[in-house]
Amino acid sequence: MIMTTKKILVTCALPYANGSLHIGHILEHIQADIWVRYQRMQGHQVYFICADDAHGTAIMLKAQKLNINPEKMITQIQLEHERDCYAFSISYDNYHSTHSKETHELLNMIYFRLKKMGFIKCKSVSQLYDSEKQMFLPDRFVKGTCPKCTASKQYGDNCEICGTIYTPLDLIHPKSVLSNTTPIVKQSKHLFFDLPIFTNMLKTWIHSSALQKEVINKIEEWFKLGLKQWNISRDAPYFGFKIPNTTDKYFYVWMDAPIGYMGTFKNLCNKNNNISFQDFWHPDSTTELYQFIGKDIIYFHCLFWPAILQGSNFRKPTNIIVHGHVTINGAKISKSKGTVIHIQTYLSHLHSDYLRYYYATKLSSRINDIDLNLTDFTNKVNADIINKILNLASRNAKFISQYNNGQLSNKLENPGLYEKFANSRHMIEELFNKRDFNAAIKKIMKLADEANQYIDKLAPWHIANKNNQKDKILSIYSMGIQLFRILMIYLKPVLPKLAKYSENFLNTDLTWDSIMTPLLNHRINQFNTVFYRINSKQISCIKNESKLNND
Ligand code: NOT
Ligand code: ZN
Repeated sequence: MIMTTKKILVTCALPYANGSLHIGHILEHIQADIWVRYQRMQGHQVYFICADDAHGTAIMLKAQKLNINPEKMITQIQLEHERDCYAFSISYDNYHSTHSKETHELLNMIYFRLKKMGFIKCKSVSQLYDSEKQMFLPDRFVKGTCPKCTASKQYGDNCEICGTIYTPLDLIHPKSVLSNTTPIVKQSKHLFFDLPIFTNMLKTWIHSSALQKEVINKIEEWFKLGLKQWNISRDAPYFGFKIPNTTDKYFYVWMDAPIGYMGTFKNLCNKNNNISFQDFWHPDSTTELYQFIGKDIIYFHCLFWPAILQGSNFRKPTNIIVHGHVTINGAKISKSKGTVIHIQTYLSHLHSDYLRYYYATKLSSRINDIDLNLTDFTNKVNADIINKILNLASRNAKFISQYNNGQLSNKLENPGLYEKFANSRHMIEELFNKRDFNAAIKKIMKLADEANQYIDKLAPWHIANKNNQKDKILSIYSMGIQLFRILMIYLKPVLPKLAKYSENFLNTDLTWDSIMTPLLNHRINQFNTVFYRINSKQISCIKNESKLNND
């Protein structure tokens, strides 16, 4: 089979540089990383990037509250985010920041191109202004009574009770969240991106890319409502990039955030001369661009972003891949409600591969929410990783180490079974490719059951270890190791640390190409226990950070 090597750029949404990552955030990085590792195993050339989203009012105010300058805060937080992603084996080629020279230059270039094409309009708008704090108030910094259902304490963008979408000016009795004073209405000139002009292009694009059905449905609802001009400017004080030829206007964080994808890639190209920026961003690029995001930011990525790229003569994404949100024991993750488990808390008690595994058992190409049920998590990891996979290695390795100096048999005890395991790769490949990781894992675990049943049935421990029987026993145990190896190749994108350990144990690299070739007459190393069952104490420890209910 001739395989063409694809050139692929993959991104995750950029985490805001104003707080620590929790185990809900890491879902997306894990999802993308599994897919990236799988594509790399197929021989494709993949660049995988992310960055911190470093601008906006929330970041400015958080730095003020901490009494440090925002630059210092975003630098510290970026380091923390990089450390957390690294700890979860997220294999980024570059992790950068939107507060960068590259993003700034690209942003200005794109802005001038859009302006030249007539896609930027200037309009005067009425906005709520906090006279005490002397600043215009973003939607989420105003609370008041819903104009539709009169529920109190609703944010300025939409009502959490009746779901109505409105502007802060529509709120009854608005109050500034910052000073608790009543804001005044003030006029300000703003710059708008002419999104409606791209409606037809976007309608074609959403059907030509492989967007998930649920995502297309959502976008079609927005088309029905009609696309609106998009305000890309914000008044000072603001932490961000200044709009050229203005004195007190900044680019809205959502304008420079997606350009941060390009800036981060540019930064990677600057570090590595072999990668061409043009190759990936030219409007006729034949490379592929996949962007993983959460379902709350579809509008930005599937409407604004492709329109901006089109308007400034760059390529559009090949696909935007959307996932649902994580709940823990059924509860929405919320810092204020105390239902959160941060990455560092998790990692001080549990192995990163375990959460990667659990999420993989839940992830599909759908966008429904994913519940991290801590009892189910414990049971699945213990039953699958420990009892099925690792036990398969340990129960078979002992005899080989003890009686044959680690040397595997020179023949396959059951070639038909080996072939069955190896041939399963076609289906597993398809499932990984489609990001139906849950189905891939199910298939792999079914094979793991079969491998264990095979050993149970032949029960080599019951065969007397006499001279004429040693070969027989050895070839059964070796067969167990052959099957373990295939399973670990399949699991390698999901469990990178366990795969690394298995590569040392098996004394070979786990590669997709080698699935068909068994390890005959090959020397393996001793199997030591380095991965342990999850116990209830560890679960209590991670739960301690939060006020989570039991299941
Ligand atoms: N910081 C944003 C968030 O929701 C994601 C920005 C992604 C980049 O966490 N931008 N675009 N488009
Ligand atoms: Zn309401």
